[in-house]
Amino acid sequence: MKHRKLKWIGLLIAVCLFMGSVGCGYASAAPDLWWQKTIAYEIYVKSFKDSDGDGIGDLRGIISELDYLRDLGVGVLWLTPCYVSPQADNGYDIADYYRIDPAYGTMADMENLISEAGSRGIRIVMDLVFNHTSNQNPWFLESSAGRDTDKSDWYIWMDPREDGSAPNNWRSIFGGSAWTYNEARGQYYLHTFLPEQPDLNWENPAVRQALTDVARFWIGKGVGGFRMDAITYIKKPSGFPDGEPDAGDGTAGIHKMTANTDGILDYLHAFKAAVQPGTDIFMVGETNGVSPEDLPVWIGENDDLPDEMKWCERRAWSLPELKEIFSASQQKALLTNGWAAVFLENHDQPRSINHFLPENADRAAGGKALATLLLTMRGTPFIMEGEELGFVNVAWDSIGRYNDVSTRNHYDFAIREGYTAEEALAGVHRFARDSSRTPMQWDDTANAGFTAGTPWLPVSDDYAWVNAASEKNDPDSVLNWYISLAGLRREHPALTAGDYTELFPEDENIFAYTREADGEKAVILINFSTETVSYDPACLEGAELMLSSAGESRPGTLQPLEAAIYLAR
Ligand code: TEU
Repeated sequence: MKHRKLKWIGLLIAVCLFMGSVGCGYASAAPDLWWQKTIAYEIYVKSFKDSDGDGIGDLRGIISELDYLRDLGVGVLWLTPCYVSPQADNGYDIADYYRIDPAYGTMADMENLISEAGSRGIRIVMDLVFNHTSNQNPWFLESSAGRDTDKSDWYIWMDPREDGSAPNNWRSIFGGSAWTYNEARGQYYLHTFLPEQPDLNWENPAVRQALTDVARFWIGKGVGGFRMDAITYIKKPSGFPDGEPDAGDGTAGIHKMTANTDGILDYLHAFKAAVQPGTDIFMVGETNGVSPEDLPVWIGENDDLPDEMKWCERRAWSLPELKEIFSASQQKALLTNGWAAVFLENHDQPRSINHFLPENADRAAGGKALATLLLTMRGTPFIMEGEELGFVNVAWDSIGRYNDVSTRNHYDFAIREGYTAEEALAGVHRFARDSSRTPMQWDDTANAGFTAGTPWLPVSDDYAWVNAASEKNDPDSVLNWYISLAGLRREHPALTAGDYTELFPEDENIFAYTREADGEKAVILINFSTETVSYDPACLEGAELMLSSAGESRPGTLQPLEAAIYLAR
């Protein structure tokens, strides 16, 4: 049965925040900490650059491209998890937090990467997956062996209901029950994601201590910070109550039951107090489920995602809605003196050009329009690998070509709920996480220069003309637009620290705002439509054009997808 009620709100928005310096979610008054003045770049390690021909990106590959990243202007590299892992969820299932997976290299390679990046002014940020581990982690192997082991309550174990079924009706984020039965204990364990990703029991102080030790170990290696994966799920509601069913099978999405449970900040404050003092590291949390009402303790936007049916149902959304969400988080960040991570893409989302722009949008013009938004907001921007080249979604013709377990599970769920294969595949084309995970396109040689072997995931077909080498040589490329914006951001503190004021909030096509600091005012105007549009040029009084993606810009008019930045001093 189809659940037409369920809808996809069609907006990807910053559900990420800095767990910065003064209290969780806050930064100091003057945003002048190193991580507030820089730009971050997400490296999907498996897909960035392969140095040894096994088809899998690795740490040495990253080292070989550090000059490219420095020239782009980034100062932080967030690496997706590269610890030892059986790869049930591409590394988000960690079997050993203290070792690098041999597929990616060695600890010596990691140390080398930290130091080579450091010599180029770039810090490495590790992904800490602390909501869960792999089911192959020795902690879980011990915990699941019986009820009387030392680690017996390191995970969340519950007895079956009287009829032997799972303790409650929670559905995991990747589909299926959130509980899996274990024979040895005669109990179920909880997993927010795959059965191969059992949730840790944060109630247990020994678990919290073990995780603190992991963070301290990596600080000792010289990392610049951490990205805290799925961090809003670490605290579960007491009593583990059934949820209101929201699918045909009577299950309730676990997200709504466990995200941002009261008391979670006690854990996070304690964690921060245990690892941060005396360091200059930052922590950025993936904070799904944090709502505006949660301010001032969190900063973010409500991520009202109906997880499963987003593949097939999509509510029409308008630019004013998107603007409202951005503006609200910009204002809140300012009012609460907080600091946000700003992003349009990551490895869990489709490419932003497809997601935010009309279907007929020119790829390069669209990439520049979105880059302008990303790099002129208050906060630290996060660029997803390939975004700086204007990557778009892949649309493979069969679900079999997709690697991501969540994509495949969502496809199956849609079929079970009564959608046709064609409808389900159309959803995959729009939302598959694989689209942001295809190999990086370095040049127009075989496999886009990503690997000398067979890539673990196919390279997108457009690599002959969308690649780093050709964009470097093209002054009008998306890549060079990013480089110009990064330069502008370095030169004009108004663009990093400045106040934010939205202009023309009702306009259906133009996203416009000012950024002001120290007597400098930048006016940013972005045309999200593929039509020429006009606006009241009074907002430009006294300002000069700094950059326009259309080359020239006429005050009062924007070309299709044009982004223009004016500056008044
Ligand atoms: O994602 C957490 C998360 O909540 C996901 O549901 C996300 O919203 C979803 O992937 C969208 O399709 C993190 C990681 O970013 C993700 O890659 C991992 O698969 C997940 O945790 C489990 O560790």
